[in-house]
Amino acid sequence: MRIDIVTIFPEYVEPLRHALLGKALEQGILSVGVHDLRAWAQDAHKSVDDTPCGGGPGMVMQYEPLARTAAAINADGDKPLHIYLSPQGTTFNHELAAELARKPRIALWCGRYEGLDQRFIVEHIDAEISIGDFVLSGGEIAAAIIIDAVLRLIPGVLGDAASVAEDSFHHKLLDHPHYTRPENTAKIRAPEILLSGNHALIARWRLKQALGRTFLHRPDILNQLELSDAQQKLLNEFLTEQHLGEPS
Ligand code: 9D3
Repeated sequence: MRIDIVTIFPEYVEPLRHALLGKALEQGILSVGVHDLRAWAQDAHKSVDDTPCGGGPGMVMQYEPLARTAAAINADGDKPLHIYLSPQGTTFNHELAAELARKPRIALWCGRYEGLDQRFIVEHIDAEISIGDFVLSGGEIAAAIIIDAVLRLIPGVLGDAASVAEDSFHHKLLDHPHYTRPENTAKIRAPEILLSGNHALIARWRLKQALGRTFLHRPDILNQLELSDAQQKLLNEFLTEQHLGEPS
């Protein structure tokens, strides 16, 4: 996969060379191009923004430096899927990450100020993505998050265990709690079942905890799933044990 990142802060992207991205680069699974938008500015001051048409606060990133950058990217190999990171985009999630992981090349456009001139979006942008309902100062951190989530889905980047597990039921739930040695800490002993060595009972306990946590913390996820009778029974058991009654 190739990823192009367009930004006025190319140095923000450098920390990505560690961890996942570094590993993918070393393995030759990934190549990255960082494009400094200012390199395509027209004037001596390297300005890439101007005041909004119609007035109001803030600045807007100008069409011309953006269009020149897009032309340079498109001329250098196969045309990527151009993605603008913006609060107006569709919210990023696992399905979108999986879709992007299958693309041979993506370009991530990081906005600053109030965003990109709409004419550039109309002419060049294929998809607009937000990472959630909160306000960031720009798209660079959003790009880092998307790159992390996408790369770990590419076979070979993590080792394959994670991708193989992807479609099974329990991976749609929140995780169960985890414990490690020692068996006793100052006040709390690890759950007896986890110390029993009975793997069938342990798997049952973990699924019960995962169902219970998802019910309590993410009812939106649970409502999307069709629980089997056995799974419903486990969830009821969890709620009874937690003195929470049974769902109606
Ligand atoms: C304070 C400016 N806002 C006026 C109501 C609009 C605004 C413009 C630009 C808000 C945020 C931004 C910068 N945000 C991003 O570049 C961004 C973002 C985000 O803010 N939230 C969630 N996902 C993303 S992806 C890119």
